[in-house]
Amino acid sequence: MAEFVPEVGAPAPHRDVIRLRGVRAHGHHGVLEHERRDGQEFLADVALHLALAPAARGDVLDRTVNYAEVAQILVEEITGPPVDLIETVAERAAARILAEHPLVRRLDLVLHKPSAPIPHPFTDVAVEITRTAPPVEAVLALGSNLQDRRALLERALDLLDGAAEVQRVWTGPILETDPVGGVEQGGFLNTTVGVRTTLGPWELLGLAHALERDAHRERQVRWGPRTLDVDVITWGDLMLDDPDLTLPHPRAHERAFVLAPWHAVRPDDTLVGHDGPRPIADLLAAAPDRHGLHAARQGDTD
Ligand code: PH2
Ligand code: MG
Ligand code: MG
Repeated sequence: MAEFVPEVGAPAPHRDVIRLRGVRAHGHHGVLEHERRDGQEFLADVALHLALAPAARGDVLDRTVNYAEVAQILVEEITGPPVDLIETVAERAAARILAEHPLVRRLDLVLHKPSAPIPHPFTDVAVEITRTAPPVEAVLALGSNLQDRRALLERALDLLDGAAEVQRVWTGPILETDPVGGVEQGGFLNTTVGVRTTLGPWELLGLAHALERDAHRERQVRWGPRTLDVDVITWGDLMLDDPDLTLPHPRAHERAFVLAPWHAVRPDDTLVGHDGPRPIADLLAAAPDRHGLHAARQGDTD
């Protein structure tokens, strides 16, 4: 997975494009009475900008955008309640595509009205708009229980700040935590951070893995000791059940070592879930490991 972001701090990964052209439907938009009454043909072209490598690597539709669903939105907006302007139709369609397909980071949309009432010979009239999705708020959890734990966490945070397309917006306190999960091992230092990012979820995971590689993380025992673990906890409100990435993180809701640093700086936040958002305050109050947390002393290492 790390291939998506080869180096920490490397330039933003190239964004790829899905082009869908000439989606055609009969609509009743226009200023003139006969346009409203009889309708006419409208055509839409759209360019969807998103990272396509994750889908290609696994040959997995859920890692990209189903262009049939985008065509459906375009047809619904063309055939929907009549408005005066093709500008309005284009704007509505663009807003829906971005809202319903969060993996799309930018889109270019052209809406044609080739039979518009223009009293001269012409081949086409169209509006073309470009709209960009706002950065997504994501949460990352960091942990270390080998070597100089504090230095490893602080280096990871520095590298995160240097990474393209990621801006750290809040940082939880570093806590000393008892190991969770049954493996006999030393205590952890943990923290949780909030970022705003234009990276997609697999790109953010690639960045997390790049940070772990920088710390020479060796994957030996599951849940065993590690120099650095960086987990993607949430990426916006996206819920994802993918072989490489489950969102929200499948155990975050029951782990005080993730929730406590988060709650310390964002006490009113919620965690998305299949039964709706849950306050992290409630989750923390019920987390089995909530009594195994201690403020980490400055200068604590291993
Ligand atoms: N990470 C684990 C397993 N157990 N325990 C604590 N206290 N902190 C961790 O970060 C941690 C853990 C697997 O990622
Ligand atoms: Mg982990
Ligand atoms: Mg991990």
